Amino acid sequence: MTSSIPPGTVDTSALTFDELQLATRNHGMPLEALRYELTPVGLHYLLVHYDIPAVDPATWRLQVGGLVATPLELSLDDLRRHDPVTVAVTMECAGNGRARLHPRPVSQPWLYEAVGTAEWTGVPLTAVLSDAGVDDRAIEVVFTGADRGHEGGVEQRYQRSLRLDQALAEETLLAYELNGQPLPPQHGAPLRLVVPGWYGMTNVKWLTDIDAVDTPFDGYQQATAYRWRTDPEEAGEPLRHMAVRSLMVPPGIPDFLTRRRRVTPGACELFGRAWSGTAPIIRVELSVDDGVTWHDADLEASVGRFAWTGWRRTWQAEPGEHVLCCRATDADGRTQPLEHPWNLGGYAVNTVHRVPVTVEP
Ligand SMILES: Nc1nc2c(c(=O)[nH]1)N[C@H]1C(S)=C(S)[C@@H](COP(=O)(O)O)O[C@H]1N2
Ligand SMILES: [Mo]
Repeated sequence: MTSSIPPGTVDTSALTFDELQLATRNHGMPLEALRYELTPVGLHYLLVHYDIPAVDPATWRLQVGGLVATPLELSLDDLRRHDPVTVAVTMECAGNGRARLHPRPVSQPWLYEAVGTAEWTGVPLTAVLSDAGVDDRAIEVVFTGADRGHEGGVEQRYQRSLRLDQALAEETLLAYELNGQPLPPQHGAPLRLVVPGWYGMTNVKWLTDIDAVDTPFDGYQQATAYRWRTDPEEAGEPLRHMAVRSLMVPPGIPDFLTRRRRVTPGACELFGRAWSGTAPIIRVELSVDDGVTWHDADLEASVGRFAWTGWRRTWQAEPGEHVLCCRATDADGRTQPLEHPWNLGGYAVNTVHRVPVTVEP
């Protein structure tokens, strides 16, 4: 083998069969659905590593154990006895944008669309942990899903952990409803973890076990996957909060095959949404000349501090070829790059959204 491309990547623009298999099971949010402040359930993006597990909500129980004073076994009715809390949360897959990297990491080939915003209803995780009484020796909490598979040479249940202080954040939820309806099978029924502001992988679906532990969890999804690294030998930095990002509803009408946009000349209302996992959005800029000049868009109020912010600006479209771009900045001063630094997993790609448009009468 003389290939110099990193393991797990491909040096081709053609999709591999493995990527196609993932792409037909999982789906993104069509960008025109940015119109909805809350993404209708079937339009929210979906990512399932293995299979959707068969779980009977009537016999399902949540086990809360490990280093706790009182191990708990809770039914859905037990959880519903706590005062419910509802939080609007923008969730994005850490791999969103990966398919545009070169060489391309072979995994779910997202372009721009692995995002959605939903109202999640459930019990604050802190309430359940306080009922169990977490031991002083505990430093992390491990969350286990019912789904099982083989990945990176390891057979596993889908598992992730949070440091105790992260788990105790008041907004962290054990959610049993999505947009006012019981969780559908694909989004984690009957119960999932929701950690507002963090990338998607944190939000463990089909939860069966919560364990307080006194050593850092080193399972595959924590120690191997979801780390920013450019060399397979590096330990890498764990992915946590979502980077600042904005997207636009592509204007005009698409070509069926290429999806290239056609717009008629004159006033064209451009609309989109922006979010960041760490700070409020304070600015969205729009360019109609592929990033040469930028103009501020008007911002709308967001439905909550963990939900995206709408933006709009009118463009006087003139005949010809144009590349529209949007770029968000958050209150921490973070903004979106024009070019994205490459990484092995294809994570946290928050490059500006570029939409080529043909304007013709
Ligand atoms: N148990 C389990 N939880 C999981 C996953 C999974 O495969 N199994 N996928 C994770 C990833 S990578 C993402 S991006 C989100 C996707 O959530 P959604 O499908 O509800 O949008 O769920 C996360 N939680
Ligand atoms: Mo993800």
